[in-house]
Amino acid sequence: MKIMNKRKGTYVAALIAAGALLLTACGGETTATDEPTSTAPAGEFPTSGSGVVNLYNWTDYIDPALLEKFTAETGIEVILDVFDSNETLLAKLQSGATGYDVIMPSDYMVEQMIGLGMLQEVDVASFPNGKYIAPEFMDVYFDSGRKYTAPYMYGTTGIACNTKLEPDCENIKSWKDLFTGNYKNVNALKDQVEIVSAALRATGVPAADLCTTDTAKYIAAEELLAGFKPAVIDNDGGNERMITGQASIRTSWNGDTHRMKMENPDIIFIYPSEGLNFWSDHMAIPVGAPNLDNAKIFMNWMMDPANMAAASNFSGYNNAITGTAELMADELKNDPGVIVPEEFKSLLSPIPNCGEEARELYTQVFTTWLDSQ
Ligand code: N2P
Repeated sequence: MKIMNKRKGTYVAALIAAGALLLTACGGETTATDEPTSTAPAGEFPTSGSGVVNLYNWTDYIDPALLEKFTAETGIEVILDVFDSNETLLAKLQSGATGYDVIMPSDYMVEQMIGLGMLQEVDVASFPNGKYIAPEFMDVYFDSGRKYTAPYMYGTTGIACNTKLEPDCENIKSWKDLFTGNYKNVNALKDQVEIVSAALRATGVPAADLCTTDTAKYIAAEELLAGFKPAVIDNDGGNERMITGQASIRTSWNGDTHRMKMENPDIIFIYPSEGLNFWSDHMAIPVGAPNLDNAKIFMNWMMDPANMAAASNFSGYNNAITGTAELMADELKNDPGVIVPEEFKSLLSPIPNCGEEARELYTQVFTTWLDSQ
């Protein structure tokens, strides 16, 4: 199997140069429902309808009030189900789950899903609000020309640390410091791409080589991780534990860290010196979606700058829709964990988009680590 290593430096560079803000186990089954009826004349893009849209999203990633606003404006009810990682999302769909109309994979998972024939090509760029997609997010490697996906949030993954509870926060400058520091009350993300890529970086693998198939590199990462014993490894619930002080350090997405900081100002976001992953999440329609029109209406509605800005203000992340910056909360725009300071910009590289062979190595290292806890 040939390794597809498609990290695109220009994708991150364009965002940064443009001064852009840098920017859980599955719930119950959804049920597909009423046949939606669009009110638009033939040939026009519908902006309202009836029935439901079944949204499968990351946990705590969209404001329930925004979903209510969508229903009030379009007549379509949203049924929300949540997942905790790209791998959970993929496994759920591959296990035969149907009934979802809109899903939210990250960039590298979009490419995998398109390759597997799992997404519907609906020419998102041609939607009325497709014009708001930021130019640097239009010809992305995973969906050039936006045939399948509409952008949602983007962000990065580093370390959240509570300076009051952990006096050593200022000395945690790298992934290696975290993994070897034997810190107490540490939590970690349950995300194999994030954890294993951080361990590879910490053992000296450069960003350009994070999809290596050299097993020796993975053995070194595994050995490093063997000493890293977080008290909790999960993707949901970590914000609350950091806010309340139950946890004092966490590997963390920057937007979630922003939300922690709003509640607990002792928390800081650390940019690890070996580098960190830049990722973006996207709305897509799975093949077989029962409410196709409603899915398109939802994606189009979300690309309205006012709605996307509201999504950013809730989630703590920046987004790839133009015209949202002026509608975003000042505390978000002024957060150095969200707007990447100049000195840290070169540390960001796209989250690794590895081929099957490297993905299997990631899975092996990750499960070995989980099993050893
Ligand atoms: C959910 C944020 C998830 C974003 N709290 C990770 N891509």
